[in-house]
Amino acid sequence: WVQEIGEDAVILRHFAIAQVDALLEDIHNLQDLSPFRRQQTPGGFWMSVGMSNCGSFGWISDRKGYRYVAIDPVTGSPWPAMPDLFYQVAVEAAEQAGFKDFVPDACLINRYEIGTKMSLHQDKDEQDMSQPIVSVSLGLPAVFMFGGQSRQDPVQRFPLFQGDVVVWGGRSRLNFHGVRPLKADLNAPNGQGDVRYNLTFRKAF
Ligand code: MD5
Ligand code: FE
Repeated sequence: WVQEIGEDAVILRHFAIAQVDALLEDIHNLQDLSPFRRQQTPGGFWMSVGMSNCGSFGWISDRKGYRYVAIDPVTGSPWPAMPDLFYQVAVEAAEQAGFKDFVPDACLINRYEIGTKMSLHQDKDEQDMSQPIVSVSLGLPAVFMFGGQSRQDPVQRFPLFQGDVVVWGGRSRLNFHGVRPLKADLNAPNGQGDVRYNLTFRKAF
């Protein structure tokens, strides 16, 4: 079902539930080509989340800044191609949320281990802010923090479960957001492993 969480932001609960195993299999194949790595912020902090990318461009961060690049700096080769299933899920979710012509050229893959988090930030490294970002949650559940256009605005919290897809567009595109430190799921000790993956599909250029 569809849960509106803000202006032009919707959670499509269970949208990718039937594709979970195939998506996880694709992630495992991709990480052999471009491994997960922790990245440094321009300010010199190390992000706790492991990151990789697929598609024509990948998002990277280092002391020089945040940017999209075609070559993985770890391997010296292009990022792996975006798997067909990734692309299909992203485009169909965007369409369901009212974005008909979403053509993602970048997919950032975030790997959250227990205790890791993503601090409040905006996604503003993409060229065309009329294009949405589509996020697919896999593995352990997480608590998503959804703020406003200003860092000082109040933050709402939403749980995101495996198979949930979120589409951020229009008026929510530049909202502050983050992820609370990941907790082990005591109810599913062997079910979903000890990791959360999040795929974020973007049109970088
Ligand atoms: C995550 N990742 O769960 C989140 C999901 C990132 C990131 O934030 O930058 O890798 S994407 C959430 C998102 C994207 C664009 C706009 C908004 C949220 N928003 O307006 O809240 O790993
Ligand atoms: Fe973000």
